[in-house]
Amino acid sequence: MKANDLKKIRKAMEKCQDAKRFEHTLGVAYTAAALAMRYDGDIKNAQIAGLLHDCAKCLSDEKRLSICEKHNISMTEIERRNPFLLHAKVGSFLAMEEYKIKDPDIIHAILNHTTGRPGMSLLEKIIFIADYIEPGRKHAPNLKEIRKLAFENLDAALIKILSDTLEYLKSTDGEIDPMTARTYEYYVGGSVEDSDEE
Ligand code: DGI
Ligand code: FE
Ligand code: FE
Repeated sequence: MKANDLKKIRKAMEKCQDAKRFEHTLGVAYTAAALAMRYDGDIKNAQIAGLLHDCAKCLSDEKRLSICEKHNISMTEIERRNPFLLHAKVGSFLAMEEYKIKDPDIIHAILNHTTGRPGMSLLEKIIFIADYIEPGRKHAPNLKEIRKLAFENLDAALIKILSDTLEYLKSTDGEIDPMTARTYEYYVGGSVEDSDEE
């Protein structure tokens, strides 16, 4: 597959994802494009990362675990116990291997789209936020407010999403990945201005 070919990537996602997931994928891609317009990001990279962010979501847990084992991709204990978390890591691997994406920023945006990380790039933030606010999402609390906030203050939206996600995980006894907690602490601590990589 030719790198950076939006149409081909879209068709590939249509083939490998169920209809509902594919709708979500398209929603993330155009929401990411809109955020890139608002914040002077690269629109095409936002579309590519949006289309590919969940490319490993429709694999079974077994398949995700076996891809990691086969290719020596390291797994944390929490990822072994919650293999759905691996869809981000396996997705970034498939983006490189199968979809021939070379841009490290796109790869990182896929890799970090579920937990975030301290010091995210603009594209990483855009994908993380677009994933949460795309029009097909219906169940998260405060969605209306966060959707508006995303176009006013990107970091404030990021913090709100992280805090709502941590609340949700606590209320459902979901195991918190230390990276999700660290990302929240980093951004709420205000080290936003000088430490972020662009
Ligand atoms: O793949 P999507 O459903 O589009 O979105 P996603 O990759 O952001 O995954 C969303 C889910 O991930 C949501 O139910 C919250 C969950 N999540 C985020 N951080 C953590 C987490 N789940 C666990 N167990 N631990 C985390 O730290
Ligand atoms: Fe995801
Ligand atoms: Fe997603």
